Amino acid sequence: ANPLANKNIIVVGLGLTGLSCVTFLVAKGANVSAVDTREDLGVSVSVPVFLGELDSARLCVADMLVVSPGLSLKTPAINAAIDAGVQVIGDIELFAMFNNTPVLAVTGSNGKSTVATLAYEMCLAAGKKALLGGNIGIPALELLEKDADIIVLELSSFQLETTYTLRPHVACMLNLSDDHLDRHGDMLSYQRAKLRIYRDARFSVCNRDDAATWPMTINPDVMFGLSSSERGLSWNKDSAHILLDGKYFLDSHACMLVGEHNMLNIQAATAMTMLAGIDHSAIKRAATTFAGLAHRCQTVAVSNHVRWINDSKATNVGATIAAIDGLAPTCTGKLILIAGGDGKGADFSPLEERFNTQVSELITLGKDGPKLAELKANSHQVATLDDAVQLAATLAKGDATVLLSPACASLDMFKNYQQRGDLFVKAVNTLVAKQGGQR
Ligand code: UMA
Ligand code: ADP
Repeated sequence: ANPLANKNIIVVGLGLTGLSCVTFLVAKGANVSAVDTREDLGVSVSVPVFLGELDSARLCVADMLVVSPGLSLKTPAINAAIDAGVQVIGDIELFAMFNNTPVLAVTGSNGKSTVATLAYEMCLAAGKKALLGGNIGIPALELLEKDADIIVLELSSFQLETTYTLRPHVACMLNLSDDHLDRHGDMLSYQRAKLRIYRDARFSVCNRDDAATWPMTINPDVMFGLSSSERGLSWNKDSAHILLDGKYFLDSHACMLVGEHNMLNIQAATAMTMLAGIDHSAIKRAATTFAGLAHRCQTVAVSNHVRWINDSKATNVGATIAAIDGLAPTCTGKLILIAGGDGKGADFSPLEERFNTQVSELITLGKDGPKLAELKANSHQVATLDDAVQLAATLAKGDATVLLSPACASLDMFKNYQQRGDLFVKAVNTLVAKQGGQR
């Protein structure tokens, strides 16, 4: 039975997600229209579209709303529709209604894309037909019609908020730190949204050292963490080995990913794929050959004894802390940090101690640059990323590492974190070329 046929369904928001929902719902024979709060979308859509302020009268008479992750359920018109008894779901719930392939689902404040991609690579290494999508950028609905043994989904708190029946084969929440508080209001509701990943999961994986990731109503099947344990995955700092049930599993020196946060990411992807029946040799092969994703602590140039690192994807405080803690021990000279952007209402104070013990120079920019600058004496405020790179080059006398790790979203100055990272790389390459291309 097709529960969508002839239903009056409104797609709310027409970004990547909304467009994928329109295509899918039309194919399922629903009576589809769409709304978006923006005045101009710049794309044409095959169904009736209503732009501008959301009209609650329109939303309240629909059979169902499919709301995009970029829009809050607290938006008055959406809230009114919920109160009026309209079914409100997101694209992941639509996916769940029609999916029959086992899903490995991962969420968390940081590391989602890395873990999702690594788990996907582990499945591929075992010869499985695997697909990867969700918050990582490929709408889940685009994966539905494809032939697959396994689907890996990266899920955000916004997506989980509107998901009810995903029933993942394996669910994993990696960690919880301050993010998106402008949308969720407080940490508890942000955490609750993320914990929804465990609903009806066949197996669950969580972080032994972060109780906020523990499922509320079920016992986790595998835990991972940096703490020592005879059960699950753990980390021996002295030998730099990843352990499984207290025994040697993998030597981190054989892996291309670096930093303790990435040892957690490898553990999480290992736990998820093990529970999906992927054999250990394939897991280890993928863990050693995976080089990481662009814009995540990526070395872009080494010139004049200065190492330039692009961590533009660090869009919250927790990610920047992981980058500083991971890199500082490897720095022989100064650590120069470029940070700032839209802080999304986060509390920056956990950065203060790092700024004053591990960061030699702080260069800030963007909307919340001034707030960050207050945390360290003699920090430098600049107007553009180009200025930041120029200034960093001047400050970096002798050995230095220059790290772009903003602790903020990019949207106040850039289209997205990729554009911010790309412009940083371009500015660095221009500078390095001027210096004579010594790499
Ligand atoms: N918007 C409006 N009015 C609308 C609808 C959207 O102003 O009516 C704005 C939103 O505020 C947002 C932008 O448009 O700034 C895009 O929102 P969207 O919901 O239309 O987003 P999509 O293009 O569908 O992309 C979404 C995810 N975006 C968000 O959750 C904001 C993408 O994650 C995801 O890759 C994509 O679906 C496919 O699943 C991006 C993201 O930033 C990378 N995610 C957040 C994060 O990772 O921290 C959660
Ligand atoms: P997400 O998809 O959750 O945003 P990514 O894998 O893209 O996560 O990594 C984003 C940033 O978060 C990285 O640049 C890194 O600095 C930081 N990070 C990655 N993994 C972890 C982790 N397990 N714990 C804390 N920070 C992490």
